Amino acid sequence: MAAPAQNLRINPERLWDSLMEMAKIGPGVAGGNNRQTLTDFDSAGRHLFQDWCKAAGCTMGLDQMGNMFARREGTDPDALPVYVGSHLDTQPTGGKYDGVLGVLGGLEILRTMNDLDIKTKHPIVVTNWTNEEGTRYAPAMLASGVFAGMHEQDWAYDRVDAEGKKFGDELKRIGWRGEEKVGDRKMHAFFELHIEQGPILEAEDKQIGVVTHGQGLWWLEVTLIGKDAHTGSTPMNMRVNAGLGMARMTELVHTIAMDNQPGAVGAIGQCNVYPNSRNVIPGKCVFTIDFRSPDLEKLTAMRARFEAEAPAIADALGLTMTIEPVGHFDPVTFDESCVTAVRSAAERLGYSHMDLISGAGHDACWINRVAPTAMVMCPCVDGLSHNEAEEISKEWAAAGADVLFHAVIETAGVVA
Ligand code: HGY
Ligand code: MN
Ligand code: MN
Repeated sequence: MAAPAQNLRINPERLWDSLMEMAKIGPGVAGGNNRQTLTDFDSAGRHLFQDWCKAAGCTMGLDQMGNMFARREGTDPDALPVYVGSHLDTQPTGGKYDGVLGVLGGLEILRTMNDLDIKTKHPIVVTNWTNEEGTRYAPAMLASGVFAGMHEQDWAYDRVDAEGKKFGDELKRIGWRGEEKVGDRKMHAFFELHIEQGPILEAEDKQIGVVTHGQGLWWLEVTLIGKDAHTGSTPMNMRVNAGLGMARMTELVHTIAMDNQPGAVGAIGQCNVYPNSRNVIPGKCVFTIDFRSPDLEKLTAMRARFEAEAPAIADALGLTMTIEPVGHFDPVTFDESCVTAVRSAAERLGYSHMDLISGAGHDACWINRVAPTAMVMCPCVDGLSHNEAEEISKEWAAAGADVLFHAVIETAGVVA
């Protein structure tokens, strides 16, 4: 397909205004967002996105996992659409750009095509994937995982949050459970624009990340059972302290990741201590380990080493332990031709760029299993994300959306 003209660009002001408008929905307490999946704020953000898409002349599809599909017709209605999108749900202390830039960057492409009366052979569909974050309902990328056939829909519907509310019930409650069967849609290609959520692009002074791979992940939920007891009157040799077990396993997770450098990470981000009273020795701790690596062998070895060494820690403290995998995907290699479309778009547009491995997981990691897929990344300030202080520049947002624009319409085939 002919490459789009070098001077074709999106409207950076309109994109930025839309980002700021969406950021008003589900405000955090420190300038970011708390628009968690399947909350009323999530619903409000979906309504705003839907209104904007309809104003841009799109039809909106909705499947049984609440995935949204805003379609702009091509000249060939039978051609498989080019999909572009990301997610609108956020972390509880999330930023304004994680996921949102990819959804609204996709919308900005359609708005620009309308302005310039650009037609493409293939239709273009902008998507909002439900529950990418996996913070309220594990695992991350839940709905794109069902779409890609990695999770059963009934299993997804039965996932429960910290208050015991089921995913399927909450999706129905907010009114965003569609009728469309999940995964029936076939794609010509899928592109996702996302902030890097790491420090590399800014440190290397590059405007664009051409994402060639994504690292793999294991989420292991560990439950330690000890015995509640008085923190004052219980002698040290009589304690069965689940909190001490969690502390020692936290150190083990860190050691395992450090022993697998370069290219491995490990942490415990979520933990619950019971009864969580300041003068009760914790009788129960539940926490989730997050291991990641672009190297499948290392990723597998990290999980295996934890499962081999954690029992000795539990036994030494008299704790019983269970380990339940609650999230996993192998390292990802994105589609060569889609990656090339991204790289040549950056070159044509004159943006500095470098190949990059995504440290974070994304819906594209699952969609890559059912359609040719690639990602575009832009820097974020200090590489900070999953923090309300997450920040990008208007120029970085525009550069990322310009590259996405060119890659998408080149793949969709501009009709003169
Ligand atoms: O966990 C992740 O990598 C993504 O932000 N959900
Ligand atoms: Mn994201
Ligand atoms: Mn995220």
